[in-house]
Amino acid sequence: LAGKPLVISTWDTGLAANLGAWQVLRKGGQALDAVEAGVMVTEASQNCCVGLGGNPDREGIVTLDACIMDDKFNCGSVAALERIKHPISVARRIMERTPHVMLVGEGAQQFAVAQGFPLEPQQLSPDAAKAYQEWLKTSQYRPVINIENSGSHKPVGPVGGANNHDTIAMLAQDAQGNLSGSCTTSGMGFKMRGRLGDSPLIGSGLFVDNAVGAAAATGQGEDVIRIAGSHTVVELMRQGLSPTAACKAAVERIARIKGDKAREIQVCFIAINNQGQHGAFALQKGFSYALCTSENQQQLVQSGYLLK
Ligand code: SD4
Repeated sequence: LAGKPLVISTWDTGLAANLGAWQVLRKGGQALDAVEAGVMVTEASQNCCVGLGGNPDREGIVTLDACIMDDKFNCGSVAALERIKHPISVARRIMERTPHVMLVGEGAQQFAVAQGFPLEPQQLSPDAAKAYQEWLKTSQYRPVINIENSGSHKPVGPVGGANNHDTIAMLAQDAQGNLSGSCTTSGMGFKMRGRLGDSPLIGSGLFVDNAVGAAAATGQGEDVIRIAGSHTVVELMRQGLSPTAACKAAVERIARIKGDKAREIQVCFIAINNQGQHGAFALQKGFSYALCTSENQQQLVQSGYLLK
């Protein structure tokens, strides 16, 4: 199915990331290259909590997770990676140059260095260092809805500000009609050392089936994992649901499981189908996704949400 290229990505930081992806798509490039180039913009950005500028775990160490999936069920994932600037590119190398899907921790870093990725200094960004000092005063792990990186009851940045999200997930369809997706994160701020969320897990943080569609998640990773969220959204689209309806059904499933506790968390899904339709849905108010269908058509779309 040949179509018009299209890229969507989570939160307001997705606007700049989509432009990065668009540079690939507009030249007739592949969706896989686009979703890598796109989220690299966010990983490299100084004023964003994705990548090495993100908030650390409770021991004060930044650990990064990412995954990537193409139109042929090739996938690569890296988790608990330290001191490497572009985890998404490491995930892609794992996909393309190893017999494995996933590498974690020390072994992942060893592979990255052997592949020529520079080892960056072990140090927190000024914002993260400040946030960590503040967090140490209470040392309470209490993620704030839509401000996942704050990790305590005190928001670190302005609500809805560009620096509040520690994750970006991106989905693209190229001019040939092929789909790919990427997801990269510093994980929930002040998480336990060794904690992994949904973002590096194929099927939870991201899933692509070129014959159907692609989906990705952001928000409370533990609750996305519980229902293998992104895979669920793709399977619902396979049954005929639109991207938005599929995202909504997955969010409703999480809400049923969580009961009263649903009010304490945020989960959000984005999706595109192989017809180039896109959509999203969130548990709580405040989620938006960035949409790009041409150089001059950058747009932030407000997602629908379940809990009024
Ligand atoms: C995680 N899903 O590590 C990520 C967090 C996130 O915006 O999406 N934050 O659980």
